[in-house]
Formats: sequence, C-alpha cells, structure tokens
Amino acid sequence: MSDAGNHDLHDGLLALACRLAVEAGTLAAEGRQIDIEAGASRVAMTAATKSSLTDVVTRHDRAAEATIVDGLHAARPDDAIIGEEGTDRTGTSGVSWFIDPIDGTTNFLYDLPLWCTSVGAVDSDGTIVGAVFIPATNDLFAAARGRGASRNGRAIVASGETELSLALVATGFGYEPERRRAQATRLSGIAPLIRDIRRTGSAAIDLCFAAAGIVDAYFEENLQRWDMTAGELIAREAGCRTGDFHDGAASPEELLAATPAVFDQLAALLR
Ligand code: LIP
Repeated sequence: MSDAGNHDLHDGLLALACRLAVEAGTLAAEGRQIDIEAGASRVAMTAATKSSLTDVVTRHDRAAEATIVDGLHAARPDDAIIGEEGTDRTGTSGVSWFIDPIDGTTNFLYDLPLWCTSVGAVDSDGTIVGAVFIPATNDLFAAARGRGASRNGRAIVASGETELSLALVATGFGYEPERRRAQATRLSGIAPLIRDIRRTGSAAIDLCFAAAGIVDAYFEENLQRWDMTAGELIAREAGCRTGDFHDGAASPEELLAATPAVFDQLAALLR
C-alpha cells in the first residue's frame, strides 16, 4: 500500500478508535450514574469475578465492550477483536483490535474517577493506533504510529526528568495475594530512591499520564494485552522509552514506560 494509502488507513482507524472509546466510556459513565441514583450496591453492580474475588466484572463492562465490538464489526467486519470481557473474534484483514471497555474496574466499582476505556489496533508491524478515554475528566488520549500523541487534540510529550530521585513513578498490583506481596516487597526497595509512587488503578491511564509528563515513569507486570496496547503506543509516540525490565520489548508480562533519561536506572532497580 502507498504511504498516502497507509496514512489514510491509519487516519480512519484512529478516528474509529477514538469514536468508540468515547461512546463506550460515556455509556459506562451514564450507566454507573443510573446505578448510583438507584442506590445500587457494589455487590449488586458486580456481575461476576475472574482471577480472584477482587477481580470483578460489572454489567457496564459487558455493555461497553458490546458497544465497541458492534461498532468495530460494523465498520471493519474482517478485523480480529480481542476484548477483556470475552470477545475473541478472528479476522482476515491483518488488523486486530485489543479493547478494555473499563480499565480501572475497581475504581469504577467504587466510584473513583480514574477509570477509562481503551481501544487499540495492531498489525504485523505492531500497534497502529490507540485511543484512551477518561470520562470523569473528558480526556481523550490518542496516537497513530509514527505520528505523535495527543490529549484532546493537542500534542503531548513525556517529561524531561533526568534524575531518578526526582521521578514520580506510577505502578500497579495484580489481583492474586502472593503476587501482590512480591510486588509490594520490591516496591519497598524502590520507594526511597524516587520522588514518590502513584497507584491510579488503571494501566492505560498510567501510560497516558507518562505520555503527558504527569508522571515520569510507569511500570507493571502481569498485565493483559488489552490493558496496554493503546496506552503503550501513546506513551511511545509522546517520547517515552518503553520496554521490559531486561532491555527487551514492552510486553504484558513486564512493562516499563519512562522518560528516556531515567528508563535504564529504573529498569536496573526492577531487575
Ligand atoms: C487493572 C490494570 C491496573 C492493575 C489493576 C487491574 P482492570 O485492570 O489496568 O494497572 O494494577 O490491578 O489489573 O482489571 O481494571 O481492567
């Protein structure tokens, strides 16, 4: 395909990702508000649990995923779609979508504002486009491969922090108790060496905050591809260096996104 053809294709994919992230996030936010006004308890909002009793699914997760899947299928019926709430459609186009209808589900359940909808598309060369929408702040983060990253249409760049001791670092924890114990133990060794820790509860938001320089770095392990696909591209296109902790590529198993000057220092601590 010509460069112009690729550019047009990526424009279309980005517009689709942004539109569906906003539609699904808005639907989930409106649904949550209805539950609040009806006095629904957190138990009543919980439709199921997954890896542990704290890894919950609400009916809004499922409704938001259905909105995205229907929109993707209508616009691009030959694409593959993988979603956190069970969507697993194969495709023939070479484009695959990874969607997290509500990233930060615990925050959503507790009516804490830091949750988002994340929609990303990949091909054989990696992530093509990514869109992350935060309904509580009406922030839309977006990026297309090789074309920079934006927040509400304005270009964003990673922080220029060069000192690890001054770096504000976001991270997260898994749902399984023993994994959380190990993550907290390692964090106790890192915390004295950096400015401070932030734990938002959403990998996609952490990655967008790194992209916008709101934090200087973010790391986490044992994610899912839908947690990170859109946000990792946004962070990278904004100038973050991304990778694992061992000089390899970013992966759900090990993900580090940081302003380049502190990446190696933080990776060394994580190893
Ligand atoms: C969340 C991740 C977050 C992690 C949480 C949880 P979910 O995803 O985005 O980074 O620390 O434990 O896994 O479950 O809200 O979609």
